[in-house]
Amino acid sequence: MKILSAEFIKSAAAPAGYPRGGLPEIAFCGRSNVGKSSLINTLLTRRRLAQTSKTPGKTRTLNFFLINDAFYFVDLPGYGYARTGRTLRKSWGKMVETYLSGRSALRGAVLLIDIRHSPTALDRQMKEWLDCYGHSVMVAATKEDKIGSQAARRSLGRISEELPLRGDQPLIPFSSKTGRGKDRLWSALDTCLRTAPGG
Ligand SMILES: Nc1nc2c(ncn2[C@@H]2O[C@H](COP(=O)(O)OP(=O)(O)OP(=O)(O)O)[C@@H](O)[C@H]2O)c(=O)[nH]1
Ligand SMILES: [Mg+2]
Repeated sequence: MKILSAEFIKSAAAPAGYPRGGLPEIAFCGRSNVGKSSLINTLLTRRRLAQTSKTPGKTRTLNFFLINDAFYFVDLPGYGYARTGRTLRKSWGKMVETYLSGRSALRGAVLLIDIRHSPTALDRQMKEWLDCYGHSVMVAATKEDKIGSQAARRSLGRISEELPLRGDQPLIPFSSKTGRGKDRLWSALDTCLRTAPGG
C-alpha cells in the first residue's frame, strides 16, 4: 500500500463523535503498552502520528486516522493497565464495546499480543468479542525483535492455541523496531478493506 496521506482526524469516546461519511475502518486493539500506536506509525511510515509512550494508558479514547482519504485506522485505548481504577475500566468497556458492536464502517480488527507473553484473560475476551460481532480478525505478535527465532516460533504456537485462532485468522510476527511483518500485515489489511461489509 502506498501511503499518500495520513492524518489524525479526531478523538471520540461515543458514537456522536465518530467521523461521518461511511469510509471503511480498521481497529487496532490490545493490552496497554503492547505497541498499538507504534505499529500504526510503522504501517504508515510516520514517526509520531499516533502518540506512543513508555507510560501505559496513554491512549484513552478512540483515535481516528484518515489514510489516503480512503479509510480510517482506529487506535483503541489499551486494556489491562493495573493502575486503572474501576470507574475508568467500566467506561473503557462501554466505549470499546459500543464501537465494536455498533460501528457499521468497521471492516476488521488487528489484535496485538506481545510475542513474549501468553494471551491474558482480557486478550481472550477481546478475541471473543471480535468473533462474536463477526469482525475479521488479524493478530500481530508485537515486539518480535525482543526474542530469538526459536522462542518466537514456540510463542506463536502458544498464542494461536490459547486465543484461540481459526485457520483463516492470520497471525503475523511484527516489530516496529525492524519493520518485520509490515508487508504481511498490509496485505492482510488490503484484503480486509476490499471485502464488502458482511462479505
Ligand atoms: N523493542 C520494541 N519496542 C516496542 C515495539 N513496539 C512498541 N515498543 C515500545 O513499547 C512501548 C509502548 O508502545 P506504544 O506503541 O505506546 O503502546 P500502546 O499499545 O499504544 O500503549 P497504550 O496507548 O498505552 O495502550 C514504547 O516504549 C515503544 O517504544 C517493538 O516492536 N519493539
Ligand atoms: Mg497508544
